[in-house]
Amino acid sequence: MQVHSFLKRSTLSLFAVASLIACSDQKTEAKSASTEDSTPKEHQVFPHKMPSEKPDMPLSAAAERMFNYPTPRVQDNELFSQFKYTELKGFDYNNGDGTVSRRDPSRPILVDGKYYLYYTKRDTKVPPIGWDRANEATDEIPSTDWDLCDIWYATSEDGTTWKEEGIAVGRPEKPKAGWRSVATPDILIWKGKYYLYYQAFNEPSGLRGDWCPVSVSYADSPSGPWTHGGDSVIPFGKKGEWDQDATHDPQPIVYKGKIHLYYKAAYNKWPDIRDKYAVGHGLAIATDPLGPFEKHPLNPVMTSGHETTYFPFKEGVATLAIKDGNERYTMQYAKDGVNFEIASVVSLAPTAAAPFAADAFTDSGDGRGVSWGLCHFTNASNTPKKGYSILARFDCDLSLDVDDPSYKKTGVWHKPEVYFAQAPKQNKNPEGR
Ligand code: AAL
Repeated sequence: MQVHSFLKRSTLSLFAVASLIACSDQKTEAKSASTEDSTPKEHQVFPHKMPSEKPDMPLSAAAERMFNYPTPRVQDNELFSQFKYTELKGFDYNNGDGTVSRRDPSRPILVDGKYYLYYTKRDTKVPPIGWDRANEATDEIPSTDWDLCDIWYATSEDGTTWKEEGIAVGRPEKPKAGWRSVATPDILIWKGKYYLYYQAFNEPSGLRGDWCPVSVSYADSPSGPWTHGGDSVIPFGKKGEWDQDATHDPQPIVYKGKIHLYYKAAYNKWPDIRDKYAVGHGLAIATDPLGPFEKHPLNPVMTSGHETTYFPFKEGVATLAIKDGNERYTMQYAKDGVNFEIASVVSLAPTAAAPFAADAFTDSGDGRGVSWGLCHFTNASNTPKKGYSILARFDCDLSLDVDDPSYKKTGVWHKPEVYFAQAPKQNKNPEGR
C-alpha cells in the first residue's frame, strides 16, 4: 500500500514536472515567436557618445536630420565656419561723403604671385538718390549705389593691402549695352584667357526694376586690355518665367569640362510688389565663354541667397546663401552642381562673398574649398543720404586643407550695442510707431 501510494505519488509528480516543463517550453516558444513578430523591441535610447553613422533605431525628425549633414557635429563639418573680418588698406572713399563707392567684388585670382580683384566702383559728384527716385537720375546723379559705375581692378600681394590699378571695363558710349553703368563683375580663366562677366545697365537702376542683362569682355592678361565679347549672354526668361527680367551676379566656375555660370534673379517683384520679392539662382552652361549659354532645366537651382557665391568642393559644388530666402545663412552642397542640400547654418556671413578658390577653373574633380575672400558692406555711411559701400576681407575655414578650430567655434559674441542698434521703431521715434 505504501509502495503503491509512493509510486502513484511519484508518477503524479513526474507527470506534473513533465507538464510544467512542456508548458514552460510552450511559453518560451511563444515568447520567442512574439519577439520576432509583434512584441515591441526593448526601448533603445540615443547614445551618449555621438555616433558617426545614423543608429539603427527609431529617431525623431531632428535626430534623423543630424545624419543628413556632412557630419552630425557641426564643429567637425568641413562646410561650417565662422567668418572673421579685416579692413582693407589702399582704398580711398573721399572721407565717406557718399561720392565714392566700391562693392560687389569678383573672386580674387592669383596670377604670377599677385592677386587680381575686379569690382564695381562709383565715383560721382553726388551720392545716389535712391531707386524710388530713379526718374530724377541724370548723367551726373546716380539712382542707386551701382548706377553710373565702371568696373575697376586692384592688385595685392597679401589680399589685405590693395593697389587700385584703374578701370578694367568702363561704360561704353551710348547706346551700347552698359552705357549707363557696368557693375557686379566676376572672372573666369579659360584656356589661358580671362573673361569678365558683368551687369550692363542701359537705364538708371530702379526705373523698370534692376533691369540689366549680362555682358562679357575678355583679355589675354588679367590687367587687360579688355575686348567686348558680347551682350545678354544669359538670356532673360520669357515673360512669366522667374528670371524674365533679371540676370544678376554672374559667377562662373569650370565644372565637368564646362563653364557653369551661376546667376541670381530677384522675382515676384516688379513693377508693383517690390516688398514681396523672392530670389532664385539659375545655372547656365556653355563650352565657349562667349556663349551660347544654355539654362539648366531645373532652374532655379538655389532659392536663397542675395548674391552668388559658388566654388568647387570635393566632387561637387558648394555655395553660401546670404540674406534672402528660407535657407538664408546656410552653406549648401550639390554633388552634381545642381541639386543643393543644406550642409550647415552660419552666422555673421559675408555679404556679396567672393572667396579665393584656387581651383575655381581647374576642374580638378576634387575641390579643396576656400579660406578667405572679399565681400562688401553696403551701409558704410552713417546716413542713407550719403550711401556708399566698402570692400572688406573675410577669413574662414571652409577648406579641406585648413584645420583651424577657432573657425569652428559655435558662439559669436556681439556687444550689447550691436543688438541695441537694432532698436524697434518706437525707440527711435518715441512719439509712436
Ligand atoms: C547687388 C547684386 C547686384 C544687384 C545690385 C548690384 O548686391 O545683387 O549688383 O544688381 O545689388
